[in-house]
Amino acid sequence: MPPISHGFHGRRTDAGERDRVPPGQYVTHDFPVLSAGPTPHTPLESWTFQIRGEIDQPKSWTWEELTALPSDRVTVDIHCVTKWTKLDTVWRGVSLDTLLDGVDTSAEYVLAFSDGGYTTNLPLADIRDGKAWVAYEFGEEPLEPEHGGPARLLVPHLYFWKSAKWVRGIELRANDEPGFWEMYGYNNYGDPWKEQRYAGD
Ligand SMILES: Nc1nc2c(c(=O)[nH]1)N[C@H]1C(S)=C(S)[C@@H](COP(=O)(O)O)O[C@H]1N2
Ligand SMILES: [Mo]
Repeated sequence: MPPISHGFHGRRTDAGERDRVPPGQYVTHDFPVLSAGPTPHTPLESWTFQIRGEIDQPKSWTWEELTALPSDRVTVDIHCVTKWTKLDTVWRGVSLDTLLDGVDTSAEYVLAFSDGGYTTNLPLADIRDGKAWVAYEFGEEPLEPEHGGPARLLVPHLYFWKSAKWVRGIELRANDEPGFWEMYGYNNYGDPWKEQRYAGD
């Protein structure tokens, strides 16, 4: 019998992993739930995803239409402003590039909106070019309601509050308008690598 068990030290964070953890963050293997209100339960029959605002013809997809679009399987690291980072999370969703394909707009900002009234604002450029998805699967399973199911925004390069759960669409805007947490003093942009947690960071 070896005198030392190697089983009780948790998973070691190797150097490669450490490089993927932004400043002030720690790695968790759980998936904490952070919701500012109750979990909405919109029936899929009445669910739509909309693009509205600065667009000639608003666009809308039913659940069936959205999930019939080409989707991506993405493996990404996610970073919550409350300091947890979760590495290698696996999602499936429709790229915003697919949804914005052919959309002609002068807008430079978007306000994502969700069932329950949550909103979050982002530059339009931050949801283009393979940076954002409307995600409906997590870990090969339908996305659980607590984590934003049936679908949530996934914008992994920004703090996770930008990844609106229960997302129902985006509003294309000429001017930037703070969303829910941004109004309560969170940073307007939220780059985890620059530790942009709160206004003024
Ligand atoms: N609609 C909605 N989306 C939301 C939130 C929320 O309260 N409501 N919380 C945000 C915050 S602060 C974080 S960290 C993540 C948490 O996602 P999770 O509960 O799946 O971990 O969702 C973000 N999206
Ligand atoms: Mo968060």
